[in-house]
Order: sequence, then structure tokens, then C-alpha cells
Amino acid sequence: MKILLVFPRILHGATTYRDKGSWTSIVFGYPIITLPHMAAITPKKYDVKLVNENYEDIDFDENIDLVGITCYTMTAPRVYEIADEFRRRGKKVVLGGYHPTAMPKEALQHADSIILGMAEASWQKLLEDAEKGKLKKIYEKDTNYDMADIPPIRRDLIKHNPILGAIQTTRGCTNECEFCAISSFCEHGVKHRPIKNVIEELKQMENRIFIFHDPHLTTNRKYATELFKEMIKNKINKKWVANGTTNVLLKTDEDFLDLARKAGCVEWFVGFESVSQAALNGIKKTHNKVEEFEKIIKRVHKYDMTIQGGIIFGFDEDTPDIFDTTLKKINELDIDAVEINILTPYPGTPLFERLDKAGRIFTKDWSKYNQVEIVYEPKNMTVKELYEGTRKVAKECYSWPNIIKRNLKIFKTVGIIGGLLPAGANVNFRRYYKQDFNF
Ligand code: B12
Repeated sequence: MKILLVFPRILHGATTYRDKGSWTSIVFGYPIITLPHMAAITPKKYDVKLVNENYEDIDFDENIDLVGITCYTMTAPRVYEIADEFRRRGKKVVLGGYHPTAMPKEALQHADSIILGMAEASWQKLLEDAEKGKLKKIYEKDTNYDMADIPPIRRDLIKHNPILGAIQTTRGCTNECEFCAISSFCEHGVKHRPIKNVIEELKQMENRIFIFHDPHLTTNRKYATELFKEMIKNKINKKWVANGTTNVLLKTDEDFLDLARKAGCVEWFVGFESVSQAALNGIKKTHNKVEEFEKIIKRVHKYDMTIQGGIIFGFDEDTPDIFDTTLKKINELDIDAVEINILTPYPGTPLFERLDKAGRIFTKDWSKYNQVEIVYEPKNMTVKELYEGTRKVAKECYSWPNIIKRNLKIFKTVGIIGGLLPAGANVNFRRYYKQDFNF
């Protein structure tokens, strides 16, 4: 059986179709591991081909038997077009990922079958059923798989990311932040791959710079500490970036950050989300304490690593002064790069449930669920105020003088090679905020 796995085009953010065909898509292109991962868990007897529409066109007349398409909320409309096109040609289509899991009935209007949740335990069964012509409509969430059985991703099938690599070591998150899709999608709690498997995969990875695609690497500090030690012992010798939470980066023992740096860490991505404690409490991200942000950043800088902070605007507690307050705080805090987003209620999250119940969601055009457009009525400001305020912060943070100031500091903190990723992120953010917010 011949299988085609498709990653659809994305029109916003870091993995953009807008760059297709240009050298910038190679230099800045974000490594997507979903398809090479799906290919790795596909039994060897099947032929697998990957197509990433952000880089290449889909051949709808390709000689294949089954198409698997990965689907985020914002890609859902495009995924459905692709699925419909293949089904018109008589191909069987399977959808998986966050959006079909949250909206199975909708997804099934465009697919022969869907897998809910992680695919490890169901994909093989689905393929066997497909071979027998007995595809089930829904393969329910099945968390009964062992992280030790997860093979290295099929790096041989990655054609477009010569610079940046990626790997996943853990699944799930124990926090229950209202806006986040992870806790409702993944199994509860956290699963880890055995460290020796991760080390083996890192040894195979050719990229000198890579990203941990874990929800965050601070869920189990004992695991992460062990991993860092093994990376040092095995001379992995690569630079990397990972997500981390404020509480762990602040409170963990000194060894943790020291080992992370020695293992190659150049940047932590931290979801600060807001400089309003009321907003943080409102979304149940109470482990973030605004008064501790400065200490956290200083601590990470002390260990010669940088911090990229995530900021979201549009929480119920946000009033129109939040934009100026945030800009001031960003400057005081000395953050090395800032990711700026508009709150987006993803289906499947408690936030979506709450806003939908209150009748505050005014569009279900999923293509607008991209953290740049506004899809719900904010509580304490107008839609226009939210958009214009966010645009102002993005424009100010990503003016050339501010980028140069931050990047010089980054290179001073982590050196030239180590600084390429965080400094490149600053340039890349400017490129896409300029397009997304039209400045
Ligand atoms: C790394 C990451 C990124 C990276 C790379 C994204 C990418 N395109 O790969 C970057 C930083 C670019 C990114 C950006 C964004 N991301 Co992101 N990201 C992640 C993260 C942390 C890991 C994704 C990953 O690689 N997982 C590893 C692979 C192996 O797992 P997987 O993709 O989930 O696939 C499994 C299942 O989903 C399922 N499956 C998936 N596809 C298919 C297909 C078939 C056919 C089948 C059967 C099964 C199946 O089986 C797979 C194996 O178990 C996830 C959270 C998480 N931990 O999952 C968020 C996450 C996917 N991101 C999210 C969002 C919202 C975004 C942004 C919109 C945020 C923004 N700031 O604008 C952008 C835009 C997306 C983009 N431009 O790509 C949301 C998606 C929510 C939703 N409902 O759509 C998530 C869940 C985070 C969250 N907290 O809510 N992201």
C-alpha cells in the first residue's frame, strides 16, 4: 500500500507558505517533525511519501492508496480542500492532529477516517484495516503506547531544513492553562522517551542547531537533568532551544541551568503570557508570578543563555492600557526576543468552551484562528483596540533599533554560533509581524 502524508500550507507565523521557493524558507524554515514522525511509526512494508505544502506543490494525481493529513485548527479549511480533492479522485483520506480530535464530526465530513489524539497506538491498526478495505470512521484516543517504542523520526525524508533540526522527548503537560490545547489533547500527565533513545537520535541528527518540540522540557527536572548529563557525556555538541516554565527556571537547583548550558542550550522559550497577574490568575497560569519575571531572566542570563518570552493579549482582565504597560515591562525585563500573540480560543480548550457558551465567539472560520486575527468579543476593550494595541507592541518591539540592541546582547551572551538561532528569531519575527500586522 502506498501512503502519502501531507502537511498543509500555513499562511501565518513561522512556517510560512509565503516564503515558498525563496532562500528565506530554507534559512528560516521551521522544522516540522509530525510527518517524519508519522513515517517512522509506519510499518516498513508500506511505501511512504511526504509532502509539505509550505515548500512544494501537492500532486493530486499521485499514484497512492491512502492519504494522511495533519490538521491544526488554522489549517483545517485548507486540509478539508485537500481532502475533498483527493476523495474526488477516489483516494482514501485519514485526518489526524489537534483539530480533528476536537471537532471529529466536522472532520469526518471530509475524511474516510480520523484518529483522535496521538497516533502511536492506532495508526498501525488503521493501516491494517485499510488494507482489508475495513477502515473504521473513528479510531478513539488510545494512550496505551510506550515511549520506548517510539523510533527516531525519518530524517532521511526531511528535504527542506538543512539548518534547523528538531526532536521530541516528552509528551503532555501537568499544567492546565485555560487557553492551551495540550492538556485536553494529550493523555493526562507526562510521558518520557528513554534517555538512551534520545541520545541515539541526537547522534543521528546532522543539524548543528535544534529545537526540543516538547510542550516544555521542565515538566520533570530529574529527567531533564539526566538528559543534559548524558548529552555532555556523549559529546552531542549542538546548540539548542527548549520551552521552559517560569517556576522551574526560577526555583530549580543551580545544577539544572548550569548543565543545560553545558549541554548546549542557547535559549529558553518561556510563556510569560502577560504582565498582568490578574490575567494570569484568570487563565489558571498561576505558576507565573509577574513579580518574579525579572529574577528569572537575570538567572538565565547569568548562565549565559537567552530568553524568548511569549506574550498574549486579549485576556478578560486586559484593558486598553495593557499594551503600554507591557511595552514598558518588556524593556525593563531585558527579554531577548518576544513572541506576540492575540488570544485564540482553540476548539477543545476550556477557553473555547467558556467563550462559546457565553456567545462571545463571532466566527468559526478556522483560518482566522491564527493568533493574529480576532475571533471573539474581548471583555474590556473593543476588537479594534485589541488589534491596534497588539500591532503597536509588535511594531515597537520589532523596530530595527530594538532588534539590533537585543541581538548585540544575544551575541554577547551566547557567542556567534549560539546566537544565530535567537538573533535569527528576532529578524524572522519582524518579517512575519510586518506582514501579519501590516506595518
Ligand atoms: C513545536 C511546535 C511548534 C513549532 C513548529 C510547529 C510545526 N509546524 O511543527 C512552532 C514554534 C513553529 C509552532 C508554531 C505555532 N504553533 Co505550535 N506547537 C508545537 C508543539 C510544542 C509541538 C508540535 C510537535 O512537533 N509535536 C510532535 C509531533 C510528533 O506530534 P504531533 O504533531 O502532535 O502529531 C501527533 C498527533 O497530533 C497525531 N497526528 C498529527 N498529525 C496527524 C496526521 C494523521 C494522518 C494522523 C493519523 C495522526 C496525526 O499523531 C502524531 C503522533 O502521535 C505543539 C504542542 C505539542 N506538544 O504537541 C504546539 C501546537 C501544535 N502549536 C499550536 C499553535 C497554536 C501554534 C501557533 C499558531 C502559535 C503562534 N504563536 O502563532 C503557531 C503556528 C503554527 C505554525 N506556523 O506551524 C497549538 C495548536 C492548537 C490547535 N488546536 O491548532 C499547539 C497544540 C500548542 C498549544 N499550546 O495549544 N508550534
